[in-house]
Amino acid sequence: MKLTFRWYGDEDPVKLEYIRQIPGMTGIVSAIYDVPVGEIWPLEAILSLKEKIHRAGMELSVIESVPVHEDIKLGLPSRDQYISNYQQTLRNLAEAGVHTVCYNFMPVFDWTRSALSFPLDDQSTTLVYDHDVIRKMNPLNGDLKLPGWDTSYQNEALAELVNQYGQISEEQLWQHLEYFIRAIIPVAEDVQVKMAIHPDDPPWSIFGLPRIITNQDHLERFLRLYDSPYNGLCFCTGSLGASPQNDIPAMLRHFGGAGRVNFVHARNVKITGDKSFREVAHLSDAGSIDMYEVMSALYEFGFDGPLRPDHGRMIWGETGRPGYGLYDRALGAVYLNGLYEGIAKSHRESSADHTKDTVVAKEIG
Ligand code: CS2
Ligand code: MN
Repeated sequence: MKLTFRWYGDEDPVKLEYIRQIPGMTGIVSAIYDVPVGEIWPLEAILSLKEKIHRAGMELSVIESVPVHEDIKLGLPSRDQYISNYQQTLRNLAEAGVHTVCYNFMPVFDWTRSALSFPLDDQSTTLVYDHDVIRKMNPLNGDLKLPGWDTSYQNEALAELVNQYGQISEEQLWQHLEYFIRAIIPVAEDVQVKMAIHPDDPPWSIFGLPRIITNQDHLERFLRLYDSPYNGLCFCTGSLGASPQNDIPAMLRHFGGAGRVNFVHARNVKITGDKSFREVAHLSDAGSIDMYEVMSALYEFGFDGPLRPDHGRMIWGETGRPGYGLYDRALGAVYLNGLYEGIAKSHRESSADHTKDTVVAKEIG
């Protein structure tokens, strides 16, 4: 696996040189943030991002995300132009040497939480989700702005957009996704860009909007839309793991074994009730996901793609973008790396023992 870290560009309070100081860190996950959604990303902009990361001693490993224009998700006639722009962006990324691209297909809102700085027992703060609170929230009144949301919409435009989805069923959203995938993946194959869809977070419908990338059956259905290693998953343990029905290590073994995991987000969540959870430290003991099993699964299927610690808590007085501080994500990276080293070495030792046994057996025989 290749250890990576998300960086939000020059605006990010977490500097590239700090990221570089995390042991084992070699790759950056980033994006071009000033091109409007749906427009082509200019090659020069990608090259200059890549160059900046190079100068800091790392490489641009993954783009997260090339956002999918809402007209594509809504299946409007204008989607064809946006799809052709998306194809060109993929070609430009490949030309600049980027070969993994993450995206999601969530209508209007990206990841969603009911509170951004909930205090845990140790006084660190974290992101939490409580469905009862979300149900009473009106996303249109501007009260709630999450770091992952596109804030370029004015309230009226947002209301209209949410309204447009009123007529879209889950099945229709699947059709629109299929249309997109069938157009995008042949280009991705051609230029060898591995596409990685991010699961819906949380993995259920919110604000009455359909969400479909949520569980094992749906991931299966998604992969069948186009059978190619270039049509793969960003396996986000925290997003999928918010639902107790998702057995994370089993799903990872299943999809990874089939060669369809192109990118991994490692994050732990603690399920606190029905459709409620809080984000916690990466450590297995802290949450509902067994990170040892997650890393073992990656080792077993020989994952050689990028992995990043996903969100972290805010610790040691750090302020900044909720979920995306330096310290807790750095601790997460070091922990995950440590687990992986332990797993890899114990496997090597036991297979060395095994070889020794067979040599002895042969000699005896
Ligand atoms: C989030 C998302 O869970 C996550 O990784 O931070 O913003 C994620 O980057 C997007 O949904 C991917 O398209
Ligand atoms: Mn994620």
